[in-house]
Amino acid sequence: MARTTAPDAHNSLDARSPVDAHSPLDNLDTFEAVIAADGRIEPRDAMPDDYRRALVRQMSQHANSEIIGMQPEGNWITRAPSLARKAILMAKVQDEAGHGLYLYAAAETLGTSRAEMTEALLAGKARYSSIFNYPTPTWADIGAIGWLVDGAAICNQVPLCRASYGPYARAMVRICKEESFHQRQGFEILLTLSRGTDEQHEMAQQAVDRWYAPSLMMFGPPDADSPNSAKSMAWNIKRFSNDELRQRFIDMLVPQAKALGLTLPDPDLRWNAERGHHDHGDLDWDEFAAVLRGEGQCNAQRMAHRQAAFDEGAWVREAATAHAARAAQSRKSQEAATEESAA
Ligand code: FAQ
Repeated sequence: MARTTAPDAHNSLDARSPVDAHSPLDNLDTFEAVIAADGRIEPRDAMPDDYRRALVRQMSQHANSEIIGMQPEGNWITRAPSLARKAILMAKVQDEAGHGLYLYAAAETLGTSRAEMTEALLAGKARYSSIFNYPTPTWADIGAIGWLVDGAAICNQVPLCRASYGPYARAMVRICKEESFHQRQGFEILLTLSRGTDEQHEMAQQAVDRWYAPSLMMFGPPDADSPNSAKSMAWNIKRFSNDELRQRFIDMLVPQAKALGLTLPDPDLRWNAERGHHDHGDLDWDEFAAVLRGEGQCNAQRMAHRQAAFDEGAWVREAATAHAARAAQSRKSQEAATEESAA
């Protein structure tokens, strides 16, 4: 029997799919039927091992990216140019931590623990987004990250609110709302700089020059070199290809750059009326491959920092585990006492 999710469930993180009221799918034929009917798969449902693996790969990489992504901006919290800018940046960086946690929690419903996912990251067996291996030498880079990196993240992630795996899709709804605020704050930083002194305008332009191409690479390799896309799209995890989303993003940026009074650093960028899209130049895919091999400007620094934070947090994890064990024990004793007095 095919089942679909009520429209509301796409709009509320807490809304439960009506399928939760039914018994879980118990075989792979029903899984295929639900996917064919564009329905939602929930944690207790039968699902192919490859589907489970594909989700854990993508969701854990996404979670890793949110956590590592705190570093380039965290670099500017102590140096933000005003108290208001500092408060906004702190809130944004905290949001990224929250996104990482929603995503690890959603991925855990597939049977892989957060500890395993973190171990895989630290051992270099799991990825995080290429974009976070670039440095943030000026305050304008914080504006460029908000406008371009969060902008690319929104473009990529809005379709993920309709991903077939319920916990991922529901987590993405809240994440996308917060990313929209992030993009606006970045745009506003760049607008202020662009309309400021000549030096400030130039600082904004240089930051855009640095972040533009790397932000386009966030969407992944060209479709012809994207080994995971076909299956992910057949399973309704990804809804659009890497190149389709990249094109959508470029089309969105052109009028925004005009409003900012800044230039996008691509001499081949021009409107193509026949296609109804902007043509654009090639990206440096050798640079992308080098970043993925760990040879980007900041790969070593990002991983060293992540490892140090993990090591320094050991006592917090131990304390939380001990507290949870004690709370479970005391719940058990209370339940036993209640049962005894009822008997
Ligand atoms: N970086 O076959 P495909 C954010 C890998 S969150 C590194 O096309 P797929 C918020 C890919 O894993 C940013 N690796 O792969 C924020 C695969 O290798 P594998 C993160 C990349 O999965 C803002 C290989 O290349 N967002 O920014 C990248 O179908 C500001 C072949 O690629 C997400 O993770 C890359 N850019 O498509 C936070 C969104 N691209 O795993 C802080 C969810 C590709 O086989 C501050 N993820 N690779 O060894 C996705 O939508 C997809 O996973 C793609 C890649 C589109 C990233």
